[in-house]
Amino acid sequence: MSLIEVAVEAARAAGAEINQRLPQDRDIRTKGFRDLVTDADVAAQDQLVAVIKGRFPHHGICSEEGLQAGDQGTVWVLDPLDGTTNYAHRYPAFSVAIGVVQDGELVVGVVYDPVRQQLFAAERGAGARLNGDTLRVSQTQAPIDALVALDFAREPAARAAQMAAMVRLSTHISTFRSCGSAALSLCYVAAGWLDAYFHCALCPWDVAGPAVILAEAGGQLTALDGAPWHYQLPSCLASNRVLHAGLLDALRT
Ligand code: 2AM
Ligand code: CA
Repeated sequence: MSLIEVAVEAARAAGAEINQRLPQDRDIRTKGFRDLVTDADVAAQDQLVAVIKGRFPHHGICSEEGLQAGDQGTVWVLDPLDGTTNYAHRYPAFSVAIGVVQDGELVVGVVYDPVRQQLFAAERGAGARLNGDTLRVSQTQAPIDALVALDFAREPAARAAQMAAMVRLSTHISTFRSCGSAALSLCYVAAGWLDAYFHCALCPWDVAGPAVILAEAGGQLTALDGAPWHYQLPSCLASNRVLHAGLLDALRT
């Protein structure tokens, strides 16, 4: 099986686990300031690891619930449940996010929304798909027409800086959305349902997989200050590419 086939199998297994637990009593713990973890995060991670290790026992795995790997060879970068706060509230917007890094380069991305059964998948150089259909970013030309999403940093100083950026942007764009899963939002930019997305405090597993999907759908990613993007950077601005320079200008005004 190829990397992307295994990633899809793993994402579906984790998604089924999450769906099955959603209506049940849940175990919700706080692992940091404003940062939750549930039984579903851990169970979904177990599903991902079982599928990946079953097929590729020698690959590294870096995953949000405590799994670390070096940068050498092939490394799977996993968010078993992106949008844990939503999941804990039963707000139906969360996803499983999988990125595969080979010798430092992102080569495969899969994001699965188990509620809507939407599977976003991309292989570097081979395009991006949603349930098999080709994905393309929006054609929105002007910032004033842009539907821009964001999620909110947890740490007070980062949140205040982000709110200031939001205020600067507010006069230049159409309006804002916030769904609570960075991975899903980035896929929505890839699908053309959103024109842009930004965040200032993400983790590698939130963006590694979605970044491949966005790039293959024609989108652009930079840091929030316009610097070159890397999946280990905390900030990101994702767009349909056409809007990117205008949004960066608006963020600076
Ligand atoms: P999580 O649900 O897996 O923790 C919400 O802001 C979105 O950003 C979620 O996708 C959340 O992922 C992610 N996120 C990661 N780090 C964050 C942080 N420090 N503050 C806020 N959100 C964070
Ligand atoms: Ca998570």
